[in-house]
Order: sequence, then C-alpha cells, then structure tokens
Amino acid sequence: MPAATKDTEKKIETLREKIRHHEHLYYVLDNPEISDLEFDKLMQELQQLEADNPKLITPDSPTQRVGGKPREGFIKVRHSSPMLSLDNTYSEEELRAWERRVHELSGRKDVDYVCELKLDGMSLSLGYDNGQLVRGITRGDGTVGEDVTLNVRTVRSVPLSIPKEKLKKAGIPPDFEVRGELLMPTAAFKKLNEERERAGLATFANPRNFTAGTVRQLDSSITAQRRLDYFAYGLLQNGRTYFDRHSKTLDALEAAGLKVNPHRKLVHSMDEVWDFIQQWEGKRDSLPYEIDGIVVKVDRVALQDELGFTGKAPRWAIAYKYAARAGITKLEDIRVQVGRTGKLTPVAMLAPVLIGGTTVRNATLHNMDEIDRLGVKIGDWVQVERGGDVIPKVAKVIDDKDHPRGTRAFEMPEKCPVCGTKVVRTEGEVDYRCVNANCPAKLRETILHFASRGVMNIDGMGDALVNQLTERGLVKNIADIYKLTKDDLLSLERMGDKSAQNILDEIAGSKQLPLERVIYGLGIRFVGERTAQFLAEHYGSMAALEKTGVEELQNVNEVGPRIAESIVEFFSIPANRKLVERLHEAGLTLSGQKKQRGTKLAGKTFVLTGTLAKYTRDEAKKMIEGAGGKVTGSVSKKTDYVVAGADAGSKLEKANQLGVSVIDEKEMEKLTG
Ligand code: 0OX
Repeated sequence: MPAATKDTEKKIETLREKIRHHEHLYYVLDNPEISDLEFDKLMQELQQLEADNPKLITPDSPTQRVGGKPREGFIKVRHSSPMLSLDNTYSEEELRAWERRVHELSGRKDVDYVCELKLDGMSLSLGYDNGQLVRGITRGDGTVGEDVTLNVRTVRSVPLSIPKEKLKKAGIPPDFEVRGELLMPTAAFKKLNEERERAGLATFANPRNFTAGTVRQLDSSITAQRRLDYFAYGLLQNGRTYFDRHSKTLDALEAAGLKVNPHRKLVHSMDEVWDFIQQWEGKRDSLPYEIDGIVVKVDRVALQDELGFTGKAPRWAIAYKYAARAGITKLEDIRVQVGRTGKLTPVAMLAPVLIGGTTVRNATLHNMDEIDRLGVKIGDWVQVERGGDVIPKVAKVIDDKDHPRGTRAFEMPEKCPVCGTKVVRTEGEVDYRCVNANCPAKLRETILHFASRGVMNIDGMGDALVNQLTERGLVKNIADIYKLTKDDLLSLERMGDKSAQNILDEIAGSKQLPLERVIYGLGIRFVGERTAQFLAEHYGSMAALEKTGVEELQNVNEVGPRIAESIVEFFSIPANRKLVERLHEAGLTLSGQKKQRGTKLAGKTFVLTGTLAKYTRDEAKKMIEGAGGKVTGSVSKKTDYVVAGADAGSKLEKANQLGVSVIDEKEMEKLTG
C-alpha cells in the first residue's frame, strides 16, 4: 500500500474513533462534550475523506448507518434461545406471592433482585460477530423473529462496532448477542405524529405502535429519521446468559458502550423492591419515554436456571404493572373538535379530575363508533384513563347505584361547528370530516403545508409567522398569502425590513412553480406529491381537473375510487372553487403543458450523485422520469448515465471504473428537455 494511502487510512480511522466517542457521549450517555455544529463538522470531514477514498469505506463507519436499497420484505430468523416474555402482577400481594414461590422452589430466602424500569417499547435482539453488529432481530413470536438489521443500524445508541480492547475490558467475548428494548421517546412520538396528522396520514395511538411500525419500514432512511432509542438488558453467548449475575451483565453492557438504563437497582429484599416500585410510580412522568411498570429479576443466574420457566415466561422474573392512571368523573358535555385534516373528533368535557398528578378536563371519544361502543350519554359518570396514549380517553361508563346514568344522547352535527359547511362521512369510513379548505380550524395547517418545502417552497413561512398571520386575520385562506403587503408583514412581531422583503420575494417566486405543486398544496385528502404530479400530467390545467368526474379520474395513474371521490368532493365545495379562482388571479401557474409521459429516455437508467446546483435530487428524478427514464440508487454495468454534481463520491468513482457515461446537470437538462 502506498504511504499516502496508509496515512489517509490512519486519518480516517482516527476520525471515526473520535466520532464514535462523541456519538457515545451524545446518544448513550446523554452527555455531549461538543456542540452539534462541531459534531456535524467532524462527520462532514469524514464523509469528504471517504468520498475521496471510497475504497476505504467500511460498514462500521459512522457514515454508513443508512444505506442500501429499500427491501422487498423481511427474512424470518430463529432465535438462539427463545425470547421470553414476562408474567404480570398488579398488587403488592401478588408480588409477595411470587417471592414466596421463588423461596420455595430454590429452597433459600437470601435472594438478591435487580429492579429495572419496564420500558414500553418492543424487544429486540442484536448479534455481534467479532465486535461488529451483524444482526438485529425482532422478538416475533419469541422463537422466530424478523431480520431488521438495516433498520437497527440507523439507531444511534446502537454501536455498529465495539473495539476488541473495549470488549475485553468489559469481560465480553468477541461474538455475543444483546437483548433489549427498542423505543421511541415521547417527544419524538408527539412531533412525528403531528407531522403525520398535518400530512393527512394515519396517526399512531402510542409510541410502542409507532416503534413497531418504524422498525418494520422497508426503507431504512425512513427509520433513520424517526430517532428510535435502544436500552440493553441481556447478554448471551450461544443462546446462554453469559455472566453469573444479572447485575454484572448490565454493568458489562454499559462498559462496552451499549445504552443501559441508569434507573436500575440491585436490592436484597422484597421490601426494597416495593420501595423502588413506589418511588417510580410517582416519578414516571418525568422520564422522556413511557414505562408501564417495573421488572424484577433474580440476580444470580444459577438460581435463574434452577427456577426455569413456564410456557413463555421465566419464573425468575416478574413485571409489576402500574395501573393505567385513571379517575372517575362526570361527563358534562360532548363537543366536536375539528382537526387539521378536517376530521371531527368528539371530545368529552369533564368535571375536572386529578389523574396521575395532572388535572384532566377533557378526554377523547375518538369517533361515533366509539361512542356507540361505550354507550355513553351526556351526564354519565365515566372512567377516564391516561395510559401510554398521549391523550386521555374515556374508558367506560360507570353504571351503579351511586352513579346515575345520563340521559342526553349525542349526535354528530350535520354542519362543521367551526365554519358551518356540511360534514361528510365517506362510505366505509369511521370519521366525519369538514372538507372546506377555508375552514379556520384547518387554516393554520393548510397554510403550513402549502408553504412548506417540496410544496410551494415559501422559505421563512414557518410556525411562528403562520401563527401571527392567522391570528391577526391577515391570512384567511391560502390565496391571501399572495395579497400580503410589506406593511402587513412589518406590523408583525420580530419582523424587520429585510426579512419582510425576503418573504415577499419568496412568495412572488412561488408563483412560478408548476401546476403539480399547486395541486399538492391545496391539501386535498389522499392527494400526495406523486398523485398531484399524475393529475397535472393528465389534465394539464386546474380548470380541467376542477370539472372532471369520478369515472374519468380513475383513468389517471394510481388513482382509485377513494382518491377520485376525495378530489370531486373537494371541488364540489363553492369555497374551494373560489379559492382556486383567487390563486389564478394572483398569477399562480394553474396550467401547464399537458404532458404525456415522455418516451425519449425510455429504457435508460440513471444514477444521481453529489449536489446539483439548480435542482434538488427529487426534481432531477422527476425530470428524468418525466422523459421516460428510470432513476436507481446504485451504479452497475446496466446504468446508462451517472449525473454527477458537486462533491460526487463513490458512485462517480464506480461509474469511472465501469466505464459508465458521466454527465453534468446541463447535459441532463438537454437529455430530458
Ligand atoms: C422492558 C424489559 C423487558 C428477559 C427475561 C424475560 C423478559 N420492557 O423494559 N424484558 C426484560 O427482560 C426479559 N427486561 C426488561 N427491562
């Protein structure tokens, strides 16, 4: 190897070690020593070095967490030994009964226990060979799980590799298996769910469901964006527990750089276990993730082996489950809330009740079906629960001699309680909706969506600005954005002349964007970016789209009855048609070339690499696809063109090796134009 390469190799490895160290401080110990900016700089430096020396890229480099093409499905894998579940207890009495059984079966009374938080996520096994992460397997049915390695690699608290010396110091052999809990922190859950709601996508009821949905994503880049976390609690070799005490396992995992929950305790009596349980019941709300109880484990592994297991759960461990935080109160009224997507949600107005330290005044009733299922009437006494779910819910009606039943039945209003537009319930759907795009309840989110990146790209029109614009009545619908004057903007808080001008320029610039963006920006239910593109191509103008019918719409690529009905419904509302008219008057692009999908590049395969000056990756992809070409992720002999922008890395190198044509942005424009 030439000396220069050796030097670079060394430099790269030193940089990787440094990044791993800071990743560990940040993601595992929650205790960073450098700023995000400094960290990003290190990452960029490594990325650049690797781009210049693609042969030196290794799978355990911190740059290689996301990679590979979306998969078709997951492979089933048998666990080295069953992944057990836990038996539950719900009272001190049951817990003491469990202890007695441990005493009886083991013939001893001096038993040490480890108390752990019972994290409300999903169990996951990690396989390390020679210190390298090679497998991530879901629990599945306990015997066979699914191989989700590529997704697990994106979890920042999971080390991709652990140096030999570090393992040795921790007393861990080079080949081992870790078991633990994968979860989504509550804050990430709330944020992501809000984003989904804004985009009109189904939301998840609790972080655990979201975690399960995320780890089974076929595209690992989506998993990477969702910021999962992983806590280890088990260490095995060839399917057997490695250390002789559970407390040693946890300490060793921690020493090896895995994230182990710090809120654990080795105790010597059931009284101490009970203390731990009670202490955490009061503190659980202060944690950044959900727990649903405490796990108690026998510390000595020899004793664990003696106790064995029944069915799917060990006799040497038990879960103490906290009761769902609940309270009983009177349901005084049911009001209807209009969500961002227009969904009408019945909400119970309650006599204030203290549940788990929080005063609860209202609780969701989800939808009309749920009200029917509960049989709830206004005036009823109800049990309200705050579980792992974020919003309190009405769990059941109390029906006994101390709690008289209510008498007033609830009915869904026929008109939107906010704007008065007739509400719609599509066949086969549970929810009622307001489909008026100008409904003030939907306004804020509609505007944020319209202005966002990838839609009308109005930079600077974020949460803070949109809040002010809507609160002051300056923007009552998306067309009002185009009527804003500099004085309007200057009247807002924290708005200087320069910022105001920038926003006006951004707004003016958005008028040039093509028809498909405007269609997407209207926020029609089920019409995402791709559907909007097909609609623009098929109809060529907003006027033609407005007049179309359910039948004709289904001739459009990927449009089925559900989307077709949603579009027709949208344009059947006079306020929506008026809105489109005003966008037209404002000078937006509401017609385009009615495009047949081009055939010029039919059969040609492209790979994009590096940063293009004029186009985002998405835009370049659309240009190529619009001309009939295909864009793939990796370069092979079958690739016809590699479009290389600034800082192109390994893909460019590979193209050169394979003799694939490399073109720049200008040449791409020519080919697709
Ligand atoms: C948790 C958790 C789950 C090992 C033996 C039976 C269950 N949700 O936090 N499982 C276990 O342990 C396994 N420990 C935990 N802390």
